[in-house]
Amino acid sequence: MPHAAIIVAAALLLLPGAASAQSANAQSTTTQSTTTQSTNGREKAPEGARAYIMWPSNGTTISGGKLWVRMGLQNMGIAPAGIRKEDTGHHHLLVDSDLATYDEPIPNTKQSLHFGGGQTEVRLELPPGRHTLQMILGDADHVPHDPPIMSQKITIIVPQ
Ligand SMILES: [Cu+2]
Repeated sequence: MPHAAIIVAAALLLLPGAASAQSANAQSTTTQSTTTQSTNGREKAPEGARAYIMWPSNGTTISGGKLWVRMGLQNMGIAPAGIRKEDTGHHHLLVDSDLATYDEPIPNTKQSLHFGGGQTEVRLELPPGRHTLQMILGDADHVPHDPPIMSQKITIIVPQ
């Protein structure tokens, strides 16, 4: 629904709260940082930000186990890892795993993939069985935002 998305974006621009949060940030910014941090040190996510897995959808059967996962993001932008810019981040994909904490950098393992170049899709090859996929956005330092911008966890099935 492109219509609904445009209306939400316009409404956000008109929010007085958003404007005052930005000017407060500008006043407190004495260094080159252009991001807003919350008390836990994590970057604030803008209201209405949402990550979602465009494909596959929950419950999809993947014969052969090879698939492209396409990652979507609303009301935030994508920036490569290391680039500090307000309301941006890069994608991560959790494969058959969960994060132990949101307060530390997302681990870099085979079950916790980083897309630090700003990629929005990835080719996966999964063995037979049930698998879960969940996306989460990370900031320049790979730390989740506050609140964490993560997709629904979906399950896909690779037949024997
Ligand atoms: Cu990362």
